[in-house]
Parts: sequence; structure tokens; C-alpha cells
Amino acid sequence: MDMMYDCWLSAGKDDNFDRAKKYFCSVTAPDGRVVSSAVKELCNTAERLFGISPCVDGDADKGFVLRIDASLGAGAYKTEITDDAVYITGGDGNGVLYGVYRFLILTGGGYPDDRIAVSESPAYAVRMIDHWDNGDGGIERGYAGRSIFFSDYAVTEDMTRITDYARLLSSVGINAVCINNVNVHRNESYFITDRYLDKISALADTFGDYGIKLYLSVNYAAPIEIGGLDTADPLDSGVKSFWADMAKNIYAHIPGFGGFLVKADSENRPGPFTYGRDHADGANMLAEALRPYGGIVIWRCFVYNCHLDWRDRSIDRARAAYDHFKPLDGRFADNVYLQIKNGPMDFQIREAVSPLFSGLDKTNMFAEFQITQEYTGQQKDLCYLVPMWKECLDFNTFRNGKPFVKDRILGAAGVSNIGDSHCWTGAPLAGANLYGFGRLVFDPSLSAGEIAEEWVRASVTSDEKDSELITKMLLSSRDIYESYTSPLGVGWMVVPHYHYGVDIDGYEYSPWGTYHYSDCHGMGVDRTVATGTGYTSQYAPENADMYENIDTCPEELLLFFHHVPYTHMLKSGETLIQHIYDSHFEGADRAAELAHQWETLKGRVPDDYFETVRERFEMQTANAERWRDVVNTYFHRKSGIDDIHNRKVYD
Ligand code: GCW
Repeated sequence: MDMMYDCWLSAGKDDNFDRAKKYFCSVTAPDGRVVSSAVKELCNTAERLFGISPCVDGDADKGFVLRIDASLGAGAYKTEITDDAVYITGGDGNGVLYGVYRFLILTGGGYPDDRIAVSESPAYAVRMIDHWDNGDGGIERGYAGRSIFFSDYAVTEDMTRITDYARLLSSVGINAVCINNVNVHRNESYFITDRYLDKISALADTFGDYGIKLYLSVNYAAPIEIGGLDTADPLDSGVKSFWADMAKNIYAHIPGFGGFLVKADSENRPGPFTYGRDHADGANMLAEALRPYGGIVIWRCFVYNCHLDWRDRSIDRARAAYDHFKPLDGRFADNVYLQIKNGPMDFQIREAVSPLFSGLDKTNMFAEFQITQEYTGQQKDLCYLVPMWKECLDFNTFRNGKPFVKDRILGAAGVSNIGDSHCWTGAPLAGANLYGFGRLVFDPSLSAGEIAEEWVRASVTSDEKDSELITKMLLSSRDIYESYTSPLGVGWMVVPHYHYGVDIDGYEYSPWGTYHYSDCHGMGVDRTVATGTGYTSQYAPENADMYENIDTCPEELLLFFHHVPYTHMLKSGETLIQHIYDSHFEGADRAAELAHQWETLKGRVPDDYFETVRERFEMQTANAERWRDVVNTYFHRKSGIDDIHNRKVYD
């Protein structure tokens, strides 16, 4: 057993399996590809923990009894535990597999039988991980090493790590994976051709054994770049038949292929705008090509102009997705899914929930979350993201029928945080985000605390006191990260392009549309209808009114929605400038406190685990101090207002 590599499948790190040993004598299961992965998992666990090989036979009433009952529904499962047997019934093969993994994870975590004997049913049909892996092996926004799929423009043929990855993903209910970056460059455009399909189909097979469908990101301009056509116009018949041929060939290689993920007309990527067409034209054309095989198109809504003029304060990047896609509601084919980032900007530590979730009523929607910590500490700083994703899923849009985002979407995708690092996520504690994403999109009613605790107990330690401490650290981490970085929802202030560390004006005079507008009087973006960019009008009236009015706007989003004087009084009774000083001093102190808390676990977790995490906390402490000093000094210089507590603010 290797706790770093095995993550939450490190059954046996504590003694919790002893009482379950008796069940490992026998495994009874129906035939089936995915079910046989479940059987294999049980047999390997028996071998590893107890050195026994269970007898695998057709009809025993003891040990593990796996069954299928289609009436439970796809992916659902039910576990019952008696003295002699553990009955795991799945709605299909995936359900059986998920049930087996839940048994192993919860048993490993030392939970009592009544917690382990559960029945669950997935909230969404598609629960997906998106990789931003490039053919050369680099990972865009990756903080955990190189790609496990590609290197030097070749696809890996070693399925060991891929199998272990498939196990990790399916153990938390993931059933879809897109293996390549949405920015599809020249070489990766060929992934959909014979040059790569044999190798990619081997990956698809491995994932398929664990009930996971493989998807590919495609280059919208592929008809030109690899097809020799002179256009990628979605209404052109040559373009249509190019994609129809591609789809036919892909499905000949990969019968269970999921479909295409597309980033078009965004950040200089090609798209239908070039031809005077809109995104419904583009997406529907691809959807037609995939339709005969049951494939889907996942079309991203991260569409905005990245060549803005910072001098023009009337334009607002936050408006872009809604402005582009709202008018198209109802025009998308039924096998097109629009994938919407949780916020209207770009995965900041705090931003409003995208109004597009409320704007679309006749369109299939997926939510997109970023598990990789691009703007949230890059897997150096601890930042457990489940609380943030829950805010999005629990957001009330006030639209009729299904007001909450979690009920309006049909699936969710998370941008992967793994690479070839030994512990998968670079930082061992960042594993909580991958686990948490899977659990949350399987069952959005789970609390961030329940999920964190499960992860800690299964992955790190099930000792009562230690697991409680680590769970608490995870649960406070988002708040801590937020308090020493950019204040009250304004976002950005990061080192341009790299996106780690502080650079307050790094993007301020750039074309990227990410501004804070700080001057000597105040700061923040006026997104009101009355005096600003009018962004608030994209919400239903209940939310629009709340955000529009500075007195009812939730304070954590104050600077996201309003340009506010430094002397503005917050509900706490302190001024905005004082809040900035206080939160940055406290935030840096609390980051240092995390490091101290971790020190108390020395000798309580394996040394390599302890050390790897300790190093991260050292980096976080330094990062938080730097943010504190730069932010405090910057706003002291701008405002000329002193900290009332006279702490050290540099001149
Ligand atoms: O978060 C931003 C990143 C880009 C990324 C883009 C996107 C894959 O900085 O690296 O590109 O979003 O989501 O398309």
C-alpha cells in the first residue's frame, strides 16, 4: 500500500478492514464488463489485505453478492450488510462498481455499518472530467506534473497508470472523461484521425472497463487544418461531410465514444463567427455528425472578446456568455449540451454565479468547475473547493419550475487537477478536490463537510482527532485563501498569464477585461444598470434587484458588483479599507496557522506524506505574506488612509 499513490483507495492504511475480512471469502456476480472490474477490485483487495483469493462462483449467499436490478436506474446502487454477506445491487454495471467502491472507501474510512449500507442514485447522467492535456505531454494549467496520456505527441501504451486512474475516477462515480485540452492545436487536431485513433481506442477500452466514456476536444477549424478544405463554415456541405466522415471513422475505432468538447470563438480559437454564423449553427452541425452513433456535442460558453479596450468602462467581459448564448436559447439540437463555467469571469476564488444558468430554459446545460487550482493556489496553497461549487449548484435563479442551478443542469464537468505526480495531484491534500468533485456531482445534497471528512478518513487517517483536524483545515481553506488574495469578489490581481501570486495591476491596463478600477477614492466594478455596465439585468428580478442595490448586495460580492469608496461602511461596522487591512493580516496569520496545525501531525501520517504536505504549507505561508504586504501597501498608497490598528503596512 502506498497512501500517496492509492489516494482514497488506500484500504488497509488503518485496521478498519479487519471486521470485514469474513466477507472476502467469496464473490458472487453476474457477467458483464464493468461488473467484472468490480469483482477484480474485490479480489485484489482480498489478496492485498489478507493474502486470500476469494472464490468467485455463480450463486453463493455469503461474502460479496453483486446483483443487477435495472429498476434502480443507471449508476444507482443499494448496499445491504448481514452477518454473512454484503449485498450490492446496481441499476447497471456502473451501479455495481460504484457500490463496491463505496463499500471499500467507507470501510477503509472506519465508518459504521449503517453508514456503509447506503443506497444512492446519481443526480446527473453525465459526470465528467476534462483534461487540458496537450500532445507534447504538457498540461495547460496543470500543477501535478506531465500528462498521463501523452508525451512527445504519442499516446501512452502503458495502461497501468490509466487503469489506476480509471479506478480512482469510477470510485467516485465519474463516467466521462475528455482526454485533451480544449485548446486544440495543430498536432492534436489529428487525434480524430487514423494517425491516433488506434492508440486512443486502447485508452477508451481501459476507461470503458470502468464505465467511463471517452470524449475528445476538437479543433473547429479541422476541416481546413487537416481536411484540406478552404472553409469551416458550418453550413457548407463539404464541411458537413468532413465531420460526418470523421464521426464514422471514430466510431469504427471506438464504438462507445462519447462525443466532442468544443471551445470555439474564444481566446483566439476558431469558430463559426468567422463565417458570419452563430454558435447554434456550429454546434448543431457537429451534433448532426455524431447523431447516428448516439454521440453528443459539449459546447463551451466561455466565449468573450479578449481584445478589449481598458479605457472603455462601459464594456464588461462578465456579460459575454449571456449576451452570446441567451438569444440562441431553443435553437440547439437535443444532443448539444452547453457547458457553462460556474462564474461569468473565469474560475476566480469568488465571483457571482453565471446568469446564463438562469437565462437558458430550452437548452441542455452542463456546469463547468475548475478542479485544477489555476487561480486558487495552484496546488501549493490549500484550497478545498467543494464549498464554492456548492454555492453555484445551490444558487436560486428564481426561474419558474426548476429554480436551483443543480436542478437546471443535466451534467457537470470538472477540469482535472491530476498529472503524473506520484500522488496524482501534486499536493496530496488537493486530492480532496478531485474526490469532492465526483461525490458532489453524484449527489449535490451532500455537504462540503461530509465529503471532506469521507476523503480524509479514506485517504489520510481515520483517527478521530487527526481526521477532525484535517477536515477542519480543509473546510477553512477557501475562506483563508480568499482573505489574503483579492478582496470582496473583485478577483484577478494575479501575476498575468501565470496566475499565481500577487500583481495588483498586472491585468489592469490589459485587453483581457479583468479590472478592479482602483483609484484614490475607491475600487470595484460598477455592474449596475443605474450607473454601470448593466450586467445585473442578466439575472431574474429577485437577484438583479439584490445585486443592483449596494445595501442588499451580498458583501462578499460587493466589489464584483459595485465601485465602492474606501470609506464605505460595511455591515461589520468597519470601512472597506479597514476590511482590506484586517482580512489580509488575518488571512496571512491563518495561513501560517494551517502550517502549524499540520506540524502537529508529524509522526501521525507517513513521513513522505507529511513532508510533501509540509513543503506546500511553507510555500503558502510565504505567498500569503506577500499578498498581505503588497495588497495593504497598494491600497494604503492609493487611499492615504491608515490602518486603525497601526500594524505594519509598508510605505
Ligand atoms: O481559465 C482560463 C485559462 C486558460 C483556459 C481557458 C478556458 C484552456 O487561463 O488556460 O484555456 O480559461 O477555459 O478555455
